[in-house]
Amino acid sequence: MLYSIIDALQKSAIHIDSLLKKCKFEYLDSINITGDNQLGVDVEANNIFKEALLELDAIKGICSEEENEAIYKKDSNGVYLVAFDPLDGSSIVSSNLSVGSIFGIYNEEFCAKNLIASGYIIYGPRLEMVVAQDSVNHYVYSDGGWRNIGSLTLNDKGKINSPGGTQKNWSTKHKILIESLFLEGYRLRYSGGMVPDLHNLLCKGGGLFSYPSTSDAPNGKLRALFEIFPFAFIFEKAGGEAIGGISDGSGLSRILDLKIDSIHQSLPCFFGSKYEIERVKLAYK
Ligand code: FDP
Repeated sequence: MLYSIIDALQKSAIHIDSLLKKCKFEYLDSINITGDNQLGVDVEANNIFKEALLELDAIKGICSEEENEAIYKKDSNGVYLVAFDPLDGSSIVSSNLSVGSIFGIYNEEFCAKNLIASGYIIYGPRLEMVVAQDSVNHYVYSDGGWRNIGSLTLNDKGKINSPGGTQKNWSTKHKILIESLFLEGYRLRYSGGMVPDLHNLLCKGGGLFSYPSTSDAPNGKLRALFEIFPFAFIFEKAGGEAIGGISDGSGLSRILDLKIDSIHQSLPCFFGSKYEIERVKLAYK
């Protein structure tokens, strides 16, 4: 049953990849619920995933970053729910940087503890897909088929620092953390696309990606259901960690233990190898 969902996502990926190759990347007059201006290709990618998933018997419902509400199928015997960001990184698509789609597959309820698989598609020089279940499998699309090229695992310590958000709006403790990693020899890698930036960490064996609470956005920018939970699941299955938390003073905790109040809620978040996440915990203590 799960196989039919992965298959539908793979077919959608091929379709979206070909759209991106010929698209003009024009903004529409519409904005989505989060307040982002929508590109024509955001809406098209959303429709592709929506149609492909809703026709599957295994599906109970879906939830998209581009839709206001979750959509539940009437009279469905399906148990699986899929939450997805159909096209992440719209602000860099016009400069021809890599962008992606992110998905999480849930059993019965959209809550982090019910995640059973997650993954992403990366539209770059190659079309690739990463799917995490018990392990994290890396697929590449070539010659009309998807080929598994191995699993992704993180070392206990990496070399890359990918700090998101506007620096002038960072807290002092966050500035100190990021600067201390650079002083330790970490190198800056940040494209502004969550999928390529986190894929880079996963392919290079580790490091830190952060999108903190900032003075202008106390709950960060990235969305729990569509972006953060899927990557938290992937990072844990790859041997790393993911922590975050609502900016209510309760501190940072394991992302997959967090509960959200609304499907479009954002959270400050940190993804990395064990060493870097320990550094975050110390810095934020
Ligand atoms: P975008 O606004 O282009 O959609 O999802 C939001 C996101 O991209 C992520 O892909 C990316 O990691 C982040 O925003 C980048 O935000 P900053 O430019 O504020 O660093």
